[in-house]
Amino acid sequence: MPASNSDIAKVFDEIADLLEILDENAFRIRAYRNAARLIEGLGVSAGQMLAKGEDLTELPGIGKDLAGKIREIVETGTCAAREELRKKLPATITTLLKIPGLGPKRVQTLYRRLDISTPEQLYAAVKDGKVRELPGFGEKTEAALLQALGRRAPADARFPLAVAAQYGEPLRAYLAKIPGVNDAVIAGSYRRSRETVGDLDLLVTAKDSATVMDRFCEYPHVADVKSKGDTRATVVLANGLQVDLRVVPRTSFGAALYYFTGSKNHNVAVRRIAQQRKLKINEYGVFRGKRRVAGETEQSVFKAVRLPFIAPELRENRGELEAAQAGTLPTLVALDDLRGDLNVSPRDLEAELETFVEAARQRTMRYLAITLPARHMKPAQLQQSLAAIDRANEARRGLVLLKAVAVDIAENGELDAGNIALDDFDIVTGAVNSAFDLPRAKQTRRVLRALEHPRFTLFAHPTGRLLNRREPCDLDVPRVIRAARERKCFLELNSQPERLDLPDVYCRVAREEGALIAINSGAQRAAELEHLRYGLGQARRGWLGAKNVVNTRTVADLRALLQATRL
Ligand code: DGT
Ligand code: CA
Ligand code: CA
Repeated sequence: MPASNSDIAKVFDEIADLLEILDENAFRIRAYRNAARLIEGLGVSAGQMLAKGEDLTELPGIGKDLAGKIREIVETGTCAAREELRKKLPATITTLLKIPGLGPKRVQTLYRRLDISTPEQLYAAVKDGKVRELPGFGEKTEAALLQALGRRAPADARFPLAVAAQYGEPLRAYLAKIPGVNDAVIAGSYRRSRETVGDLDLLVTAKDSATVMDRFCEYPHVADVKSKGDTRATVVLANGLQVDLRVVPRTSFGAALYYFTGSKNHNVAVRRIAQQRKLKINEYGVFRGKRRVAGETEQSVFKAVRLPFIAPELRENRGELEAAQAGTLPTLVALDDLRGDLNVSPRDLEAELETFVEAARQRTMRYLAITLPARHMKPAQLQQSLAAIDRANEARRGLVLLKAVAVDIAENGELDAGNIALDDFDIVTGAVNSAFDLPRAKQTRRVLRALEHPRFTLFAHPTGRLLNRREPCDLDVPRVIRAARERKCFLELNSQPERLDLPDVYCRVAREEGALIAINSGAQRAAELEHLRYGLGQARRGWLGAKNVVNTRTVADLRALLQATRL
């Protein structure tokens, strides 16, 4: 295959990029760029022109040198000049130029000083705080880069659960509609509600697996079919998400669902328990010798190995099997248990309050705490918002609106409330919104000090992490949890898909310590109340029951608990 016009243009663009990073002559660089655009826009193939013996130097801007290079690329598929440049710089370095905020100068600095030549290396360096120290960079540039790189998602990034849902649920529905399909479920880490998933594991029962395989691979968002067999296939969607599909007969559905829900560690431990009972358990069923004793439903599998049903969120081999055998599994909090949300902040309060009220009522909620970013509001604006909440409460239709105020926790642990009267609010929501990278002792002292404030109520998104974008603060979370418990304050489990903060392992600590968690949506738009399901997933993974969650309480009980937070 002779090189196409776009192949030629790519080579010229790469040469221009490399020359730019090397800070070479601007005219030379422009000549390559112009040539790339010209060749790209030619109505005929440069290769055919050459084959017909046409003289390329007659094209505008193409001299002998460039014409020779075009011939070289057409004939050999490569170009010695580019290879020479690649010896000076790694080939991947040009990908850095595509990142918003990075020009040739900065790319050169990154390479010279930190040996960075890929977006992944850059991401790691930014996260290590090395980039801000470079000449020509700073904290602002660093933040912009982090954002740009977050959108790109580094190659090894896992997908946030909500993103996986956005792509997985329509695919599941598509499979469920194929004639002959009975069940179509997403198993794996998705079903266990892990905060991120590596890939999706779809499980389908159908008589005719061949049709399912074909339709799966034809799904419009499939970018690449990695493998396709009789009953299993793996594809990659256009956004990079990998999806495994397994088709099983109906009689094995329960066993397969159990197996592919995992986790692997849980499965291994269950298999050991089954062995003690002289049973064999795999994705086809539970067997005693050659005889199959269970497998059609998940329940039948549990029953066969004499265990109570264990919720998928608990299946991590973190003590759930011991608890199951001892009969001490927790009754996990459910979506219906949530009677309210202690942190919603409509962007335009007066315009959107009604929409929020309606959405909350549809979810049979009893209260909503409207959180005002008071420090960013003028006093008149603030009074107006408080009055709007009062009016909505007078109209009273089974939903109580509480007043909350968001305050930043300053680096010294003071509440940065300006001249706001905190007594005007039912809830004071404190959060770390700056200086995320303080050393552990300082960060912990900062938060503990904030908790001492006599009006402090709720510690919002405690670790400050943003999935794939910002690491959690270095904070002694168990200590903060104990302090919150003693102070009778609440810790938030923020359900925003990129936060899911407090993380599951700390929810478990909160449960053991007896601290109360508020599962909040953090919604800025009413539709975002939907996000509560992701927060709920984390809570369940952290073994929380309704009694551990403050917003499962009645309004009266909540008011009493709020009163108790006041010193
Ligand atoms: P992920 O995709 O990294 O978020 O995590 P999972 O748990 O979805 O893992 P994945 O997709 O590799 O496999 C899905 C399930 O299949 C896994 O949770 C348990 C089961 N599984 C996979 N490989 C093995 C294995 O070697 N042994 C056992 N017992 N189960 C396995
Ligand atoms: Ca998976
Ligand atoms: Ca998988």
